[in-house]
Amino acid sequence: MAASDLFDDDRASSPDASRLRPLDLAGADLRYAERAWPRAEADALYVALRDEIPWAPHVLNIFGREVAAPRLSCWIGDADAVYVYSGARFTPLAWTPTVARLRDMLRERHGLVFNSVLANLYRDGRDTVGWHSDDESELGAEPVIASASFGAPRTFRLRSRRTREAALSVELAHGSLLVMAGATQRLYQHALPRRAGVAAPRINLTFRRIDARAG
Ligand SMILES: O=C(O)CCC(=O)C(=O)O
Repeated sequence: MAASDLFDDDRASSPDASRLRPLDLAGADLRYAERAWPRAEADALYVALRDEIPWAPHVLNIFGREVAAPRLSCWIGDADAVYVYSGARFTPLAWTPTVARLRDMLRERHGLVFNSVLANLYRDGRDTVGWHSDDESELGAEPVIASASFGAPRTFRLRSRRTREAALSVELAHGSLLVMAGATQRLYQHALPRRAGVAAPRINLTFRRIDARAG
């Protein structure tokens, strides 16, 4: 099935939608491009990522209990970019051609350099990721994370780490790019909640820079 049969996406294209623009969130550095990849390119990228990545369930250790994550995932990167997240140790698989192409595009178009990526496949609106910050020591003091989304639009929420108050919601569109930098991880948590009525899948790639010596 072609991706365009899966996703309703009749947004008009404005040339500006491909530019990263700042989002207003106190103390944070957040930038968003609604259409970092035009519709046809985003459709093709979705299909290639869906078919190329060896998606698998991951078991997370949450407060000492082993729990299957409510999504499929895959850790990809340079051989030394080992990542520890929620008690699970991810040893990277080699770059697939499409993920490597996206990594190179981020460097060429936005000057962002990454050595790894956490790929998540949300099979439908019941798949989620809970509240967390990407603040592991191997990501450094002010991590720069580029989050590319393909497939069903989903709501990305941020809340204050200190007060737990809701801070911002961003609708992550098919072919969009969100860049989190500066103090974003220190000040805020993020989550992707369930969304009723969503039958289509979504792929999200969060590109990261791991310092292998800091883990
Ligand atoms: O799917 C998303 O947009 C968020 C993914 C995420 O929070 C993560 O991989 O840390």
